[in-house]
Amino acid sequence: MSQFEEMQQAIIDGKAPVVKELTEQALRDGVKPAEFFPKAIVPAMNEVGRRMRDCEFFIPEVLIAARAARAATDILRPLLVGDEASRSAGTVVCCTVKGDLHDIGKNIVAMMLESAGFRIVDLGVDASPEKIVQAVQEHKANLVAMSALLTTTMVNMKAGIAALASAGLRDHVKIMVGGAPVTENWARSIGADGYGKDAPTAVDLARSLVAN
Ligand code: B1M
Repeated sequence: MSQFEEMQQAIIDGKAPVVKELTEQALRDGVKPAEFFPKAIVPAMNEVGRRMRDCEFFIPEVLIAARAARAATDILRPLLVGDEASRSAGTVVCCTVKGDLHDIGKNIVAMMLESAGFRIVDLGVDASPEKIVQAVQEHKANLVAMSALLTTTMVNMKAGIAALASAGLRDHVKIMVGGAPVTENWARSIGADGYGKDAPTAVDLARSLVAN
């Protein structure tokens, strides 16, 4: 079994200490921090999702797997982000929308944006439209990045955009959306400026949105 396959299995099995050990070992072996996401963390969580959908896993197993994935991301985060002074690409208000508690993908996107030179204002999960508006005003953000993992909460992206428009901020910020159920069509239909399929795409998109 390769290092990444071992790590995927440890995440699926919810073995946080093993994930921590494997991450540290792989880093010592010269694996680049960004490689862990496409090769271990994302495929492992996709398998967890499949098992949840097929009723092989229930919430406790999923939570334990998410905690194990976090054992890796906690180590990788400081290695991915640059120092404050080098963050000049723009300020991004980042969140998972109201009613939605999924934050693994959002955290990966935030980490990748941070490592690409963006300053991140992370509102966490369950972020209301009002909280988004307040953060954009307070931090003079030029980008809003909203994530949703539930089909039932996608509509709260639309509410976030409407709240920004009501507050007179729509022309001052670019808005990008993403998350497993989100599509390019959905993004267009709610008036977002762009859709990111995964974290690397989100970084490219953020760069192009702030450049235009
Ligand atoms: Co939930 N859950 N969950 N869950 N969960 C899903 C989303 C689900 C698809 C599982 C399934 O049925 N197969 C399903 C949704 C079905 C639907 O809406 N149609 C579901 C459900 C039903 C639920 C509950 C309702 C279950 C219940 O209580 N009965 C409940 C809802 C709670 C709530 O939010 N209010 C619930 C709870 C949970 C846990 C708390 C147990 C846990 C979350 C822990 C946490 O996040 N801290 C959890 C998990 C872990 C999942 C799955 C298994 C994995 C999600 C994940 O972390 N994926 C998920 C199944 C799945 O998606 N395959 C599932 C890995 C992550 C790296 O991918 O988040 O897609 P993702 O992010 C990607 C891209 O989408 C993109 O980049 C990331 C990196 O590549 N991306 C962006 C994400 N945001 C972006 C933003 C961007 C750009 C790109 O720009 C702004």
